[in-house]
Amino acid sequence: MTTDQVLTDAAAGLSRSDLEAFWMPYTGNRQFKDDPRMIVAAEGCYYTSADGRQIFDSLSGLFCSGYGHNRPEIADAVSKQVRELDYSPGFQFAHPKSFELANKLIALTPEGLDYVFFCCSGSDTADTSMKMAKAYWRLKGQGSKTKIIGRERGYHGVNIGGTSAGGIGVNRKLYGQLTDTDHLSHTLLPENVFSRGLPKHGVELAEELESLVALHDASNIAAVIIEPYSGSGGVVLPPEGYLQRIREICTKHDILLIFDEVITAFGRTGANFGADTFGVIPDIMNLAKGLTNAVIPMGAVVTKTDIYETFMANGGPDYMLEFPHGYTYSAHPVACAAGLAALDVLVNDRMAERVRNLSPYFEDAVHSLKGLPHIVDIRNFGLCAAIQIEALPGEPARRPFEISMECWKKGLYARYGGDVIALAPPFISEKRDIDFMTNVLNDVISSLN
Ligand code: PXG
Ligand code: PLP
Repeated sequence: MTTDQVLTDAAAGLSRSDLEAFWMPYTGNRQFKDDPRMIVAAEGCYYTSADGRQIFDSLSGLFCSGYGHNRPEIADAVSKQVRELDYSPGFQFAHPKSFELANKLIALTPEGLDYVFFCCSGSDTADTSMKMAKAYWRLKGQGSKTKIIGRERGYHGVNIGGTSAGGIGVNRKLYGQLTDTDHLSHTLLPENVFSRGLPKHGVELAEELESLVALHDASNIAAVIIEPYSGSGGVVLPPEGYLQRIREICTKHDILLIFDEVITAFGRTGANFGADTFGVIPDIMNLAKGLTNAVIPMGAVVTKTDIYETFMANGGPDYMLEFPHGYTYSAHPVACAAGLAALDVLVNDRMAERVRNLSPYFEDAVHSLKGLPHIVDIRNFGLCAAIQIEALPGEPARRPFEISMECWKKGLYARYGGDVIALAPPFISEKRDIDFMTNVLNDVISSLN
């Protein structure tokens, strides 16, 4: 067989040259195009590969398809909507489902988070929330409050604001100075390795926010943006009490607290929102991914009433817009239809409860891998875990990459990023699916060089 024929089997009839034009996102393009891993269908917790194999989806896509693939309720709502109203302008005109979805969402969000601004992705929510925070302070006569505080290892998408507030070095280093940000330390501590659930040590790291306030002065800081727990940064969990302390310091200094709940919302932590799980209410909450179960791209920024009212009170004549911001596809009708159906699935199928019920089994399963070669940490919360792999000198991502490639051959999609394999299976996974995932990881990591 020629190389091209081999490629053709794995690549759904596409030859090597057919793969050239698409510049793939967050991908080693050269390696992928020589060894394509093509997905052609999905149902429930499984993908079908181009060569006809069933592949367990151990990351719910990219942390986004928690309710499982091809949910008929969502697919039907989308196809009906495309035929009924495919698009309508969202600036100065509207369609009813955008209001319905906002109302349905705020019925679920923590008390006080009552206004919804629709975006098209998680990255959009990061930049929208930062612009909102800066504008809010300006409208209140405190225009010097512009700096945004993020965290090392934080991820807030790829737009300019989110890249700047983000704390993953490789995502930032090519772009130089972007917007005005500073960063708290991450909370991964050696004394917390192999923790189950929230780590016990590290609450004192929240005091760094006091140091940053002393350094920059609160009169220059608009907001702190953090994920209740981070996914992309390698499943970094907040030490017990950490988020509460961050909240207290923000309140004390009149700094807005933005929770980036793009991964933690809609069931993943065992409640509808990370804010509920951890008992900390932010001023602004960013949502995406699970909002539509990823069927149609959509994001939402949910704010406290005071923020919305501040914009309204300073908006000038009532026909004038109060917030000069919005996307062509904000509140896209098809995304709204998908969102309405997805929220019904969340509530009717008690997704958060499913996560609470399955997560102890998942926790035991992932921690059963402790002791295999090169595993230096395993951490987990809800249906989310990271297996941290000892780095090869200068190449932290090589072993996780090799693990992922071997898993794919054995019917498991496992996401590698930095020095970890991240796991976040669909909420509808069965115990046998978790067993399959764990067995494949066990086999692959055991035979690692
Ligand atoms: N905030 C958080 C917390 C995220 O996890 C974004 C913002 C950006 O969302 P969009 O929709 O613009 O990608 C994310 C996205 C991974 C992975 O495997 C995680 C994300 C995206 C791609 C891969 O870790 N999270
Ligand atoms: N660039 C141009 C030239 C545009 O006209 C627009 C929107 O009208 C955009 C960018 C922004 O696109 P979107 O609203 O889809 O983010």
